Amino acid sequence: MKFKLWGRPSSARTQKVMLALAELGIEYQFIFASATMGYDGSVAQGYSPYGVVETPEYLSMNPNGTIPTINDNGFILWESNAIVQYLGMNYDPALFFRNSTRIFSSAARWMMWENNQLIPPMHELVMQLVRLPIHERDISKKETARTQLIDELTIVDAQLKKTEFIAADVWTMGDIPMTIRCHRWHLLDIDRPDMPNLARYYKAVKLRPSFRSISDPEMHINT
Ligand SMILES: N[C@@H](CCC(=O)N[C@@H](CS)C(=O)NCC(=O)O)C(=O)O
Repeated sequence: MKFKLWGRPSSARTQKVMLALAELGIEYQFIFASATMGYDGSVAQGYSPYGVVETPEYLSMNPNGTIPTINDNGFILWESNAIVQYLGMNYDPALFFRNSTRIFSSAARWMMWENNQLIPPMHELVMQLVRLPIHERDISKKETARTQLIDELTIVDAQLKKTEFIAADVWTMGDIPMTIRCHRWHLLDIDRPDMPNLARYYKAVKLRPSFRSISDPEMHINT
């Protein structure tokens, strides 16, 4: 197989690449790799990791020892949003950003925003709700993360009142991270305020055939 993806299915950043590849209909070899999760569960729960990320071979591709990493017929790339942008530019610019610099930039902005604003509180929430052993969970940290996420998602909800999708009135690569965050948000066992535009968006993105590649709740709320 010419296209290889290293990662773990429970990693939202790996899922960005999986969703992008599903949109593009590209077949690939998936190689399990992680320092924090393994076949039985997370290292935080005492299980062994998939590994691979600490090997010299992997570090020579990705010196961070993080996931995801791709090898597309000899072209190696890490950093999930850069991978999604490369896939769009290389394989289907019309689908990923309508061949428009402005739509590309609008979508890239939301991808960076998701990385900076949504990931930290969502990561904390998943740790506090499912991944940490029960005795290590902290109710106040969980509540702080939930409240922060509500503040950030209020910004998303307001944007979705103005545009059908996150970066424009058409689906773009910017919807790849947002779909994953929106799905994870709805799967978590927490109180959620009404966000009508986000609810409308969630319904729409779930209808895309590619959604099946990341829909399994086990990929989001696993231990
Ligand atoms: N900014 C990087 C961050 C990479 C990153 O931190 N990935 C996480 C998974 S989402 C990771 O490698 N976690 C440790 C592991 O699973 O070994 C990206 O977007 O690719």
